[in-house]
Amino acid sequence: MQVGFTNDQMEKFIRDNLFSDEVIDTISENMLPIESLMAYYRCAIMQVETKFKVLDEQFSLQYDRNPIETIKSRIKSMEGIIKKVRRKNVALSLEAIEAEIKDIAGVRVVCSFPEDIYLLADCFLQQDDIRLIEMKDYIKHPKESGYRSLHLIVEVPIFLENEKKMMKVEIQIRSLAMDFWASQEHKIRYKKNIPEDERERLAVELKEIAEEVAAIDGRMSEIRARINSPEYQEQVNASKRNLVFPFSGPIAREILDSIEAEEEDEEE
Ligand code: 0O2
Repeated sequence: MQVGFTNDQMEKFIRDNLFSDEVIDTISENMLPIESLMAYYRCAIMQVETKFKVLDEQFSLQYDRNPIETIKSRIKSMEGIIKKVRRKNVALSLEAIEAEIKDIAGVRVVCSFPEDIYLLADCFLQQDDIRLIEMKDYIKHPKESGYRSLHLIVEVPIFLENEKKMMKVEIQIRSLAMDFWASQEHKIRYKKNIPEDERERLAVELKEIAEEVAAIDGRMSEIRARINSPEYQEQVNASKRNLVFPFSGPIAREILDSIEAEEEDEEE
């Protein structure tokens, strides 16, 4: 008895059946809603990115510094979506996927300092077109792995031809140091062929490193707070005066006054 097809028969079957106009039309019809949904998520990402870029620009004008180092965005891969549908037992409809998988659109905002994270999150969430769905503070409550980041699940409006649609976006806001740890840990975690006992040792070590990185982040913030404090600025100005004018007299006084006046003008 002959079982299976020869290669030629298989190719003929595929050409005659799977490549038929009917099958192509059915695939296109079913893909269209998925492609549209993914396009809406891309639009939502653009909205969120723009809002953070505007905040960064405004801080740069007002305080002469940029709190944001980088913004990275991604749409979750089909593989990632399917795995999550399986893990969370989500019903197999686009509506259910849209409602229950909240991180199909993801925006990661990396800040220079930890305190900028909450500042940016507050400014962003104050905007009246943003709806906060969920906040997970993995900075105050780090994950078991040591992972730190502030996660916001929000809904943001996108304006289509005839309708306004609210789209969910997961925003991860973290410091440079937190981002460094997360990206290194991610690379190590997904490395294949690591024996289970070694994996456990690595997890312990990575958690220790997360604590060390958090401590360094804290020290950097302390230094920044110190050098920005009025007392520190006063000390710097005083030592400048002593260095440049170790003597007194009417001419020295006049030069010193003019420097101080210039500094005050700059501050205004
Ligand atoms: P990718 O490609 O980074 O997006 P939920 O959605 O609430 O049911 P979930 O998915 O476990 O639960 O959400 P969670 O843990 O709040 O956030 C998931 C995302 O946070 C991950 O996305 C990572 O980006 C990041 N993350 C969470 N824990 C860790 C960690 O221990 N290490 C690192 N490096 N990142 C982490 P995905 O889905 O894994 O993939």
